[in-house]
Amino acid sequence: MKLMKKHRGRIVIRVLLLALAFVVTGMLGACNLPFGQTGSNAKGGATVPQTRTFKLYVRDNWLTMPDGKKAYVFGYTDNPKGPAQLPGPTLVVNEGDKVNVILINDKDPTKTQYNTTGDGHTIHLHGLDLYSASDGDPMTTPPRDANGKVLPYGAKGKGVQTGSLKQGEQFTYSFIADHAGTYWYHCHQSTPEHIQMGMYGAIIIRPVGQPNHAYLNSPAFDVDSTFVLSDLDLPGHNADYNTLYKNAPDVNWTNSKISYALLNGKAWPETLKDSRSVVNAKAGQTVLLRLVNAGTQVYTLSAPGLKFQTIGTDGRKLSQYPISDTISLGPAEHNDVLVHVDHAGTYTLHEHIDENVPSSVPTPDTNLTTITVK
Ligand SMILES: [Cu+2]
Repeated sequence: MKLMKKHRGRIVIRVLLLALAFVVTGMLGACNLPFGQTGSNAKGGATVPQTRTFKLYVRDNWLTMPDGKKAYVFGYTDNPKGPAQLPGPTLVVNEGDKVNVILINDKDPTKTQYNTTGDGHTIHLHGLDLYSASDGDPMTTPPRDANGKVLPYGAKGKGVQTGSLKQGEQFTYSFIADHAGTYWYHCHQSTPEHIQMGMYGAIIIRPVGQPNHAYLNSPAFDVDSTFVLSDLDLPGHNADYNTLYKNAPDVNWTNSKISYALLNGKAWPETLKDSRSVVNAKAGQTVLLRLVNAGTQVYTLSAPGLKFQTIGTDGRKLSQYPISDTISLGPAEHNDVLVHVDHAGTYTLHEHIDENVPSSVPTPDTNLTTITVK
């Protein structure tokens, strides 16, 4: 009996704590402060919105390209002890979730003896439906006090209110994920340089209660693949390293030329070794390709033998779903495309604009990856 009483007492305390938590989180929502600090990547099909919090750091890395050449990059990672990830971590949430993305600039790779303040960084949440206070444009965020100190999301800043997050600063971007679809994020400081150097990643918002749909009541899929497309200017990357670490002149990014086309941060044929970038399906299934173009050129994709059905563009479901042999994706576009695979075989996804996949690297037929159907 004593045990039962004790147990009942604990339940009462837990219920009271839960009620208090609801009141506090409600108040936080009302005064536009960041939401609670729980959650991580969402699984599909949830029906109750949650709070999801992601922490991103900025690090650098040296990539080894398929021809053995090395490329200096910097970008986001969710592991403060690891190198930059290319692309940055994919952030997966459900429609209705409250999302906090915390950028912690604790070890800015652009802060060197020749660039003593560092460039600073932001997270621009591209294509999402946001208050400008979470936009990640250094013209609008973060708010700062009269001394330039970063204030929390939603605070009314005084004095200097602009500028990216410098070494030692952090900021929480908060938003409600109110439209399903595929989106992306990137740095908005020295944008052409910082995106080219690797500061980008995908954001996926899943519809409520429909784990196999990209949008509420859009056609269902069986296989879900996120393809972040980009490109890499090798001389530019290594000249940028020399600017930062050897006091070389600034890089003129308007002269940028593509050395490698990248799919999820890798060039063909390395893409075939990355489980994120190869598609395996069974005949009769439907594959969802969540396409993001984080690169500088238009991608014109085809996979001979297969057709594409575009169901959503830039985070909005289409009213009709057009079918095509090629998909064109301009810089910064983010579209959801279904591929209905009826026949067994290995299909090659490739790029139709030759100069986007230079012949100077071992990239036969401008290939990106394969879709294998059994
Ligand atoms: Cu940056």
